[in-house]
Amino acid sequence: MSAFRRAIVRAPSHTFADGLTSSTLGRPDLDKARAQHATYCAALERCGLTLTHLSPDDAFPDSTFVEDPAILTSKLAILTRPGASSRQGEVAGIAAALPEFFDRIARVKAPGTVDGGDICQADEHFFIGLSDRTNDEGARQLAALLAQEGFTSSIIDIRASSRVLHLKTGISYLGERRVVAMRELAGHPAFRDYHVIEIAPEENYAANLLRINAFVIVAAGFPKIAKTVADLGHTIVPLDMSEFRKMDGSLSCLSLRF
Ligand code: CIR
Repeated sequence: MSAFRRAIVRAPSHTFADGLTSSTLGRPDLDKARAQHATYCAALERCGLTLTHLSPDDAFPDSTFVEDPAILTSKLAILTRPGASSRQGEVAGIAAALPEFFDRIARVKAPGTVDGGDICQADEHFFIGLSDRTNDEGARQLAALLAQEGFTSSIIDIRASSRVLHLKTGISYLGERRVVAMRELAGHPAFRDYHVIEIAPEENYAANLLRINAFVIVAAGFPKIAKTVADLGHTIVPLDMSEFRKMDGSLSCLSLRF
C-alpha cells in the first residue's frame, strides 16, 4: 500500500444538520461535530499527513464529506458527478483545490454519476460500488479512466443492500490484500483473491475504517474489529464519530487522501 502524504478536509458548515440522511439517530450537534472534525484532522496529522483545509460552505450541507466529489489516484485526479443533485455543486470547490497537487484532472460526465464513497482502492485495483448514487454509466466511465492509467477494477452492486449507502459504508481496504467487510458483502466474488475480515454485525458501522501509513483509524466503540486490526500489527486510532454518523457519514468520507 503506497504511503499517503496529504489530505483535503472541509469542516462542517452552519447548515450541516440540513444534509441528506437516512439515520434515525437524531439531529447532529454542530459544535460537537466541529470538535469531532478537529479531532479527526489532528488524527490525520498524527498519521503523517499534511492537511489542506477548504472553507466550510453553507450552500452545501454535505460538503464536509469531501470524499464524494473526487477520486484521487497516484496518476490522475477524477472529479465525480455525485448521485444526489443537492451535492453536485460541491465538485467546483474540490476542483479549485486540485491543480496545486495534480497535473491531470479528468471528470465523470452526465448521465454518469459517481460518489467517491463507492470507490475503494486496493493497491492497483479499484472496487467500484453500484449504488443509489453511482450508476452504471458512471461506473463504466470511471473504469475506463482507471484502465487508461493501468489500474484494474471490479464492480460490486450494493443496490439490494438498503443498509449500505456507499460501498465503503460496508467495506474497507486494509492493505496487504486484506479487506474488512460487512457480512452481506464478505462473500462477494470480487474478493475471491483477498483475505476478508468479516465485521461482527453489531459492529457494522466500523466497517468503514481508514488505513493511513502505519495507523488504522477506527470508529470508537467497536472493540472487536479494533482488536482484530491491532493484532495484525497496526496502531489503532479510535475516533468518536457520533455526529457524522447521524448524517450517514463515516471516517473515509471526511477526507481525500493522496
Ligand atoms: C450523503 O448522504 O451524501 C451524506 N449525508 C453522507 C455522505 C457520506 N459519504 C461517504 O460515505 N463517502
